[in-house]
Amino acid sequence: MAEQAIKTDSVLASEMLDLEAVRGDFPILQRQIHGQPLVYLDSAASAQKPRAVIDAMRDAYANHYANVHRGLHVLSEEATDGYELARKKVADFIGASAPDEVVLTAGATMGLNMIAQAYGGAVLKEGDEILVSVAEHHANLVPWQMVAQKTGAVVKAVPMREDGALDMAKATEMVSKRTRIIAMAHVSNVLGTLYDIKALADLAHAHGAVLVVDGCQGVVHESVDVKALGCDFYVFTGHKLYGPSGIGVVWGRGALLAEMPPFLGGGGMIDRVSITDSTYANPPERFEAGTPPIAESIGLGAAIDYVQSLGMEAISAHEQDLLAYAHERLGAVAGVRLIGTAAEKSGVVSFVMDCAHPHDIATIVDRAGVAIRAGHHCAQPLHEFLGLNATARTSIGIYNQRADFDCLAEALEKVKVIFK
Ligand code: C6P
Repeated sequence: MAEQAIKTDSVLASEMLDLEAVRGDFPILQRQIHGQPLVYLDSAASAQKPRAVIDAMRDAYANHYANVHRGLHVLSEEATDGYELARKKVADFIGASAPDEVVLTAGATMGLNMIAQAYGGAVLKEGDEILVSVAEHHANLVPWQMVAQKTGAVVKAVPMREDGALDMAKATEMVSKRTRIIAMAHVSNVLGTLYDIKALADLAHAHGAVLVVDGCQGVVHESVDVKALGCDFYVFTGHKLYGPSGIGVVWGRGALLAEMPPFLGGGGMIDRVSITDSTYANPPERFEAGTPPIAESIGLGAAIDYVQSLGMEAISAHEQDLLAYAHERLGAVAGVRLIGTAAEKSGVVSFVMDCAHPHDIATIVDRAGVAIRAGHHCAQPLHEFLGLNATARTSIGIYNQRADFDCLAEALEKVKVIFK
């Protein structure tokens, strides 16, 4: 009965998304590629931008631009207001307790490096352990390796199960009293697996560790409430959320940010400076050295307004419908093997074909106007674990429709003809 109610809700939510209007909001969807209408199935790499974001950034540069937090003139005040409003929009969007818990960075990679160096560098001791999953994007792996090499800590990777779900039994087995940090994705950028963040947070906290979530592929598909998820840090990037590149977010619990030393030194992050030493500003300024991404933050704020105007529930319902259709449609193409079929998934469908290398697949479907990604997707350890050197990956954005996967499936038939 409860399941029935949820299903009805999601169907209603899906119906609430006016797909034609949404598609009309994205100018790039008017483009033809090789004489065919663009079918963009690469939003996990970077999403396309709605007019609202493009206009907000143009307006910021045309009418309100100056440096922030520095000038006493009108333009600087307006730019500062725009920048701080973006911080507040992010805080509201992810359920942060206060805007001060939101650090605006140059992107998720910068944010994860910041947490690894500033938090990890301060707490990790020789023999401590950092638990990741084998499916992590390099951005949530290499920074931990770097801080491990500096501190003598050890990085350990939890395997995935056959279907691509995280092996929670193994994670529970591998966590120990030496585990200081668990760092995992919200959603895998290759498998699409949705990690059980609440369970991971409970596991971390039961061992006195913190949970860092790489939310790049999560926040775009799922409604995020950092307090309900129970994590300690949540990181994402603007350009996958229909915003600009060059902007990202680190949310951290207030108490953790307050104790964390700065990552980069420079203007804007200090309290007092003398020739020999300095004291630092409170968070978030402590972590925002130098001129920040000003127009980009305003663009991110506009992107958040945009997705909120559609509603994250409606977006999720629409994308879950497409995900099921993509599995069905691509899974029915003879010779295609889906990679990642966990019960809990979001937004990503990867696959391989018997007859062709993923790079060849991507090149051939591009001739039909279909943009997909091929390679290791910055997740080499996962591909090694799967015994593959590459996969072809489709990823879903709010503007995608069932017909996009029909086009792809037809193009895959051509791949078979060429490589038979
Ligand atoms: N993944 C993809 O095609 P940046 O580059 O800093 O904005 O985001 C890095 C990043 C971190 N974590 C995850 C889970 C990601 O998917 C990405 C970016 C792109 O899968 C580009 S490699």
